Order: sequence, then C-alpha cells, then structure tokens
Amino acid sequence: MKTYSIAAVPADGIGLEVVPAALEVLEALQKKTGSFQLNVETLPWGSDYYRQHGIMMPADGLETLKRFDAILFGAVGAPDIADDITLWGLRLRICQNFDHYANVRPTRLLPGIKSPLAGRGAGDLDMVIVRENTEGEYAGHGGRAHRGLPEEVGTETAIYTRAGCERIIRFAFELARSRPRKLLTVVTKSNAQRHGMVLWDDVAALVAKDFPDVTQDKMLVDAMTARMVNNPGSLDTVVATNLHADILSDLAAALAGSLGIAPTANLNPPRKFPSMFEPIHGSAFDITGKGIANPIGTFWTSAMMLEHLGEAEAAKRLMAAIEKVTAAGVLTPDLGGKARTADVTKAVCDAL
Ligand code: GGG
Repeated sequence: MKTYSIAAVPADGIGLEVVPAALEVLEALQKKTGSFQLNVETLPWGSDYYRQHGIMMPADGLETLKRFDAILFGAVGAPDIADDITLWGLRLRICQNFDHYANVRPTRLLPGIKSPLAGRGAGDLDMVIVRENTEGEYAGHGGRAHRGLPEEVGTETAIYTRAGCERIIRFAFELARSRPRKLLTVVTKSNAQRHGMVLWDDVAALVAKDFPDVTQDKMLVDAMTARMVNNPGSLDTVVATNLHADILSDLAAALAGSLGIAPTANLNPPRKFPSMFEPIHGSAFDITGKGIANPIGTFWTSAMMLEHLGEAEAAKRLMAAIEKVTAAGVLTPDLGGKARTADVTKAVCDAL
C-alpha cells in the first residue's frame, strides 16, 4: 500500500471547517479503497498564530513543509489583520518559495447545481483556467514613499519574464492537448498594457508552433468576461496572468453555481517542492463558525491532490461521490440548500 505524507494547513475562517471535513472524507476514502494511506499532520498556522507570534507561520515553516508529499490548505484572511499581511505571510509565501507557478482551476457544472446562467448555455460550462502563479501582478515589486503626506506615492509593478511566460503557456498548451477539445484561449490585455502583455502574446505565438494539434485563440480580458457569460461553451482551456486569472476564475466559479465548490491546485510541475491544494474561496468570516461553509471546493481539490499523487482511481471515486451528493440535492445555503457542512460531509462519506 502506498503511503503519502500530507501537511494540512486549515489556517483561517472557514478553512478551519472545510479542511477537517475533507480529512474526514479522505479517511473514509482510504478505508474504502484500502489502496493508499495518508499520514496527515495538521499545522496550526495562520491568523491565530500571527496574533501569538507576529508571523503567519514559523520562520522555518517552509523547511517543515518540504518534508511532505503535498499540502492541503484552507483559507487565509481575518477581519482584524491587514489582508496583505495574511496573504503574503502564508499562502503567497508558500506559493512563491515553492515555485508553484501553475495554478490550475477547473470549473464545470456539477449535477443538481443551478447556474445563474440556467437555460442560457450553462450546460456547456466545462473549462479549466490556468493561472500564472508566481509573477505578473503578484511579483511583489513596488513600494510606497512619503507615507501619509499628500504627495504619497504607491507603485505596484507587474513583472513578466520570458521564462515565466513560456513555462506557464507551455503548461497550458500541454493541458489543452490532454483534453478532448484541444482548445486554448490565451487571455491578455495587450492593447493597453503594451510591454509585458505583448511579451505574453509573442511567447504564446512561439509556443503554439510546438502544438499544431491545439487550436489557439486570443482574448482581451475585458471581452473575456462577456464571452464567459454569453458563450461559456466556446471555452475549454484558458491561460492568463496571475491577477487576470484570479478574477476570471471567481467569475467561472460563480457561473458554475458558487465560489464554494471551486477547487485550485498550486503546482510545482518539476515536483522539486510539494504542491498545494485548496478551495478557491477565502476565509469568509461572514459565515465562519456557523457550520454552513460549503466543503465541496475542498473535497474537489482533495481529488486533485490524489490525482497529483498518482491515485487517479481514488480521485475518480471521490469525484463520483461528490457528484452523487450534489445530484441528490444535499447542498449548503450558498447553493440554495439547507444542508450544513457536516451533512454534506456525511453524505459524501456515505456515497463513497
Ligand atoms: N483558499 C484561497 C484563499 O485563501 N484565498 C485568499 C485570498 O485572498 N487570495 C487572494 C489570491 O489568491 O489572489
């Protein structure tokens, strides 16, 4: 039997509810299949850790994480701590230092879930957004000067490197090639942003030559939002910069019914560092502690984690159980249902 070590970092808000729910489901899955074992260690990092220690994770936290095969993450963000401190102190610290350059965000309509586009082509919604995850608008380059004075200035410089563009675009082409429709949409804003975004377009045109079997089209990010709403079925694999893809994937999740069901994988494709799996949603402190957080995004990302670890059969089984439960209408309030986190978790365990 194969054994994998998993670092669970629930972190903040509803992360502390959905990650334990996913661990319960993974426990049921390993008992049922008997083909793999997960040794899970939960690391108590996040905003509470910050309140006690002044940092979101220990100074040697990255060294600790390197020992694991994968990381199952919850969410970051707390009402009493600045968002840039929580995000950069934990989630981005891990993604940047572990070179998680490929952020993969699949979206499709699960059975029993109603899209806000119902009756308007939403049935064709089945896309995967590849988000560049280490540079671009999240390069962390910039600063503030003359703080508090009327002449204060803040700069936020997006950085696009040829190497960074090429590796993510190549990754996206490979992914597009592996999907039946072999269609890749490259999203930029190269009419207005005439340096880095034009570099993206140039690199995409070069990389496309290595993928003659993949159809490529180009969209400006503003027009892309309209296309996602008006004709989601015309999209399959999408690649975009860090910020653009972050925004587009929230839209995609909303079109698929709720941010609560959307998963994301932060991958280090050469596997030099453990990859990290998490729901797209944040800490959602408006519903924290109410027991109604939707755990489906964390279950789905757990299936992605299993697939990444090489447990494709178990991943399929978990997805089938999730779909059985959504089809049966066991849904949390964000999806119009009355089920609680614990009800959905139990239903998925039973379905397994
Ligand atoms: N589970 C994802 C999460 O906690 N996201 C918090 C957040 O604010 N993320 C911003 C970003 O990823 O750009």
